[in-house]
Amino acid sequence: MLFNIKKSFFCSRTPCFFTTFAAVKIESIMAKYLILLAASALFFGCSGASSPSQESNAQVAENAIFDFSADSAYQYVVRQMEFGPRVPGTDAQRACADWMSNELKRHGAAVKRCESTVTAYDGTRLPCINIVGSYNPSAERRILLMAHWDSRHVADNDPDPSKRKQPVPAANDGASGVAVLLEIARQLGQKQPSVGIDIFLTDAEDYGAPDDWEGDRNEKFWALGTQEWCNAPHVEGYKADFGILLDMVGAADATFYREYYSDRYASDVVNLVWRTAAKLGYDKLFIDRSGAGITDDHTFVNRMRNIPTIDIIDTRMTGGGTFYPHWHTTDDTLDKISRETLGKVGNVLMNVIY
Ligand code: 1BN
Ligand code: ZN
Repeated sequence: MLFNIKKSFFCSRTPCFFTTFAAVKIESIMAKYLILLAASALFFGCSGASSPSQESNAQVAENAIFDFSADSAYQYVVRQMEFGPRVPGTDAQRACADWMSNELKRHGAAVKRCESTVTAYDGTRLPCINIVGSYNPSAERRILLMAHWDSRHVADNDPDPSKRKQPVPAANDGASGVAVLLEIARQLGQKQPSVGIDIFLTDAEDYGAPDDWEGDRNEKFWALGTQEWCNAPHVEGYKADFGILLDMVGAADATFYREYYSDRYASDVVNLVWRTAAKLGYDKLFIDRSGAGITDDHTFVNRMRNIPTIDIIDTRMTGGGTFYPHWHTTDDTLDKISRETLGKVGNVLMNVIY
């Protein structure tokens, strides 16, 4: 069983990254989380540990003790899409922000809504609404879970040039990650974790300079909401043990490779997540190979707040493009979203949290 696998790893050595966790009682839920963390660098190396050949992935999946609902996550995508593109400065932005805040509150989170104004690549001043829902706000050991909720203002990658000024519907590039996190919030509301969890829904991630922009194309114009938060987090001096960002986690044919900056800043966390996925039988989705380096919300959290944070993001090794094929097009619509993919990503995260 997953728990026994984790426990047997715990009996051996503890990697230094997680050493401070070792004193916690073994039978607590916290201990399960810690055991999994401790196992991250040694997953197949400890005496007495089951290996995938001793215990099938199907058995492990059966023994998962969580109830992440792929249907519910899918409905959370549907609901976001009903607002229309959630572009900063639109009515859809405000309405969706209200709904997400209420949804987190309804599921027992302490919610902080941080509103500010940010400056885009072209000088446009944009209203930015970051939302953080916290569980166990006083717990010292914390995991930061992130997803951007805004829709890109222009579909600059659309195959049809006449559509490139339209906003992106953002079913996958936005709504999918939020949907998984809201479903996790629903689960956390039913079963309080021992660790602290902060669900950070970031705004204005996707307002970077369009392809045809001839001015400054600096990466600092991406992840504007996250940079605001890094400069003034929802809690002064905020710290988490690690962070996980979800971006484009809903496509039927998704593939998640080990994103370059994630490995550079937080390889222990990448190991933990990819090995958890493998134990659940999801090794075709979470592919244990190096992928592209992507400037995303996690890049700034790593650099500006020193929180080791990874990006679970759909990148492709076939078909010519780096990303999900409908990335930044008007075809990033609900029909591209798969309950199965949402469910697998949610299950992995639940097994990391509990
Ligand atoms: C991810 C999804 N990103 C945007 N939408 C980050 C990104 C920024 C990817 C710049 C490529 C270039
Ligand atoms: Zn995007």
